[in-house]
Amino acid sequence: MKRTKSTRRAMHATGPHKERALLVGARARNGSDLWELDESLDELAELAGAAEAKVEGRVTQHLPEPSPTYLGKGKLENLTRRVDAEGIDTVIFDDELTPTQQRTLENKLGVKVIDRTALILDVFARRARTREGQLQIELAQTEYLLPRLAGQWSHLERLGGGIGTRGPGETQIETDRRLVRGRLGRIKRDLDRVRSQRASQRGKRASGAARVTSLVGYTNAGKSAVFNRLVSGGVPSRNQMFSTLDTTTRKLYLPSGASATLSDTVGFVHKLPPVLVASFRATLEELSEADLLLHVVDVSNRRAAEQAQVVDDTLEGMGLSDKPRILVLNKLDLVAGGPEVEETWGIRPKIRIVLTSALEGWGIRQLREAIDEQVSEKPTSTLHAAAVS
Ligand SMILES: Nc1nc2c(ncn2[C@@H]2O[C@H](COP(=O)(O)OP(=O)(O)OP(=O)(O)O)[C@@H](O)[C@H]2O)c(=O)[nH]1
Ligand SMILES: [Mg+2]
Repeated sequence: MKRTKSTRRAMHATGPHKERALLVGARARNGSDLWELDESLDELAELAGAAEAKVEGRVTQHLPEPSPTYLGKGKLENLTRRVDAEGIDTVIFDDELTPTQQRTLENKLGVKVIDRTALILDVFARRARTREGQLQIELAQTEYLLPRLAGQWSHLERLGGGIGTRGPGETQIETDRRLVRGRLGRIKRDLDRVRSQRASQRGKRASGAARVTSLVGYTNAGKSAVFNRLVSGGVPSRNQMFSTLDTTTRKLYLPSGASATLSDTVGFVHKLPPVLVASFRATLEELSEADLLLHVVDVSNRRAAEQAQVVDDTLEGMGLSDKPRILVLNKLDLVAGGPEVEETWGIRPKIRIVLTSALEGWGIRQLREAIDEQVSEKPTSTLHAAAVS
């Protein structure tokens, strides 16, 4: 079946071929995800678009409990027929699949199967510009690949050695793993080198400023736009997911005459793959050095509350829930009624709120004042104090 499809693809290939993709999402009824299945798939469609796939449709299912094949039997049969009838190239699943699930589904469907994690990794890889960004994403992709590589050969391994497992099969497993491990080692060494250069630059910068503030938020919330307003940072701000992967830091001048640094960095997303969090550890660690976090929310997004929750949960996972924070309710120009917006979001205890439109420049002065007040209250972080002394 595979050969027929690829032949058909090759014959129809005129100009750049966009992969024709179907999106698949399933949810167990007892699951704890706050996101509606459709909303999660809307976002998956955006990610697929960012990876230049052409989304031809979606398949969803609510299951009584998680299925080993992701979908129930009947739904999977339907999907298989649809893939064949519509000449689909790729099926994209809304959750991370286990290596075994992925292999089983690929055999069943006869086309490429990718999961949400692989898709996000692909988008990151397309966006990475700096050497560090490229190495971080390469590290994540290789870590993701390693267990899946083993999966490809596990039918041989399961036989537990002996007849039929010697020879080219076993050699291949070992060779592949050795190559991939070697590559992992090389990437890690290169990353260490790039990072130590950056750390020394950061040390120099830190010694000139008093406080560290950092923007955080869901991808596309307007962090870079706010950054550019506050510090004329010149960071690209585009209507796409994950425009920013690398951290940019600038000096921030405050009304009291105090100065701080402000950093713009990578955004968060629903079901952010752990492998990415791990490989972006150094970038994200900068957040733990911050004295103050500015959490930017796109209030015009209908999933704004869920997105803010993802950011809160991710920060909690990084042990940063107690960091002083300002909630920056951005894109106010796109919604009617500032007071109502403030009321809706004001239920969060002890968090200062500032309403902004980075596009129009509204609220930026108030934000600068709020930052000034917050950082003046707080003693300099110990890490930072060490860098200054
Ligand atoms: N209408 C409106 N659009 C805005 C506002 N702030 C940002 N945008 C737009 O929103 C899109 C995303 O802005 P970015 O600044 O790139 O968002 P980000 O949070 O840095 O996104 P990533 O780096 O991709 O995670 C861009 O098209 C901006 O022009 C705003 O206040 N109002
Ligand atoms: Mg950005």
